[in-house]
Amino acid sequence: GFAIPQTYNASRILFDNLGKGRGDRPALIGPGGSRSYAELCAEACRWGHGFNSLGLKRGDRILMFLDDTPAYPAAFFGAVRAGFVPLLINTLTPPDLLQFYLADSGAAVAVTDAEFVARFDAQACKDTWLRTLIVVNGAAGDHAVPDTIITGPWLQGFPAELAEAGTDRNEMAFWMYSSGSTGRPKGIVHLQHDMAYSEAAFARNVLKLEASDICFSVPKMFFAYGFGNSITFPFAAGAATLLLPGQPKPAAIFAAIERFKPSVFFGLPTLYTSLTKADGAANTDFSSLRMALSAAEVLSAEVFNGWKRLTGLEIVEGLGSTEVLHIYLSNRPEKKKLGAAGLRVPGYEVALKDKDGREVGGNEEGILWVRGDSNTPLYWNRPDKSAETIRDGGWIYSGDRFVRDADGFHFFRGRADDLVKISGQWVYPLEVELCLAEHPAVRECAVFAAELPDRRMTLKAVVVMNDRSFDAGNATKMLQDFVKAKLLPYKYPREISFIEELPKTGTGKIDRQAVMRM
Ligand code: 3SK
Repeated sequence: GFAIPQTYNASRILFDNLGKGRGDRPALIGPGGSRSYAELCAEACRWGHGFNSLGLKRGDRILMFLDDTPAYPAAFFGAVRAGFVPLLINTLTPPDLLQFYLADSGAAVAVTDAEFVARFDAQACKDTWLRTLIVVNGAAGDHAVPDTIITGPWLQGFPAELAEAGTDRNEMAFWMYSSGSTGRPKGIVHLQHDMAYSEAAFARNVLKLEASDICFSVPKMFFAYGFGNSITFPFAAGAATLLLPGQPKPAAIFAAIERFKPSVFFGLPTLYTSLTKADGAANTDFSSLRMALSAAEVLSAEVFNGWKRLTGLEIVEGLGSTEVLHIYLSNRPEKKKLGAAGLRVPGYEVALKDKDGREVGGNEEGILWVRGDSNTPLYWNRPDKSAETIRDGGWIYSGDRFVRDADGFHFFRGRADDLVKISGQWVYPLEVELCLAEHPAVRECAVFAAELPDRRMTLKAVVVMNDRSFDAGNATKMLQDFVKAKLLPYKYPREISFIEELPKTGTGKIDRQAVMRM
């Protein structure tokens, strides 16, 4: 439950399964390999010893740039058990952003898949403390890190048992990074007790997993949403997790569902839309699924109905954040309203407040604040941003506007700032605009978010090119590729239109209202 002991290490989520006689039960299954609980615990212990052998001190950061294979939970729990602090990094991260993560965290050790080794180039490693790159799932290629370790024999040389570091429940356990409007993402720090707290809150009240369940989260482990779905919740219940490495294409997802027969499926609206429309959907056997969940974007009736027609399942929608670690508002399988983010999840206080911090009345719109014991205590190195977001004794200011109906269901009404979720991930349109404006072919541009007919948000750009003779198709691709290379790839504008001049206000500023009507 919510009572987490003072001396506590988050690796117990995995290791407690041994004491419960589940050593031989499957923890991980999937195309990347399977592990029983006993095998995964042994591997995690070897990782812990391996990290210790590199001379790291308690609390030192270890950057993990990993796809969803068994090596990820093994390295993660090994690091945490030994008292180190893993950073879970999006594998689409380009080298300049990787450089920021390395410099900001001070990580001296990174773990990556062989396929991502080239990302650790001279640009990524410049002015950082990175000394050792540990490579899993293959041999290393070229990179700029002084020392390389290829796992395999190296890991096998360490003992398969490791006592947990005597960490306090409030000691740092791991970080994830969030987007930033000015190219400076924030390191979101989570503590040893946060995983167990989010499990007691969300998983026990909404998922109600049994040891016989098999969870399948298409959103990957480096997202807070995928991390809870694939690691925290199934392991806390002694259930199994299906890990699917590589690009989550519909054909691969359908094949994994038929072969490994998951019972609980986690997606987001963009994914449900593409799965519902994909070739092969109608011929796939979804009968193993008992539950399908969605978060990260507003779920429309169209997506809900499309998935229900295909699989017979009604998607259960929730809303969470990386700062809270997982979901704090959720519908329930037995109690849901279409279009609502859901009811408060037990363990979290949720308040709707006006701009002056006063709670609004029933059916009035307010900005959502949330407090619970899995809330991050700080953004690393960012006292300014920490003070802006974490206020009044641990409440997190979400920046989302909501109304709550008489039954306690919450309905999203938009953002209080410019931040927008595209395909489930946060983007500041301004950040994309500043990036596009740097392209030598661009004279001026405006980037804004627009709502699609199915209520999802998309990113549009209106661009004036320097040279008037260009091919629109080629220019669109060139500019999209430019943004993908400079920022995280999902931040590219999905639609670009070209005009002769941007409309201006009387004071010569871009008239954004007019641009958005174009
Ligand atoms: O975006 C969400 O709704 C979400 C859910 C769970 C964990 C993290 C996030 C960002």
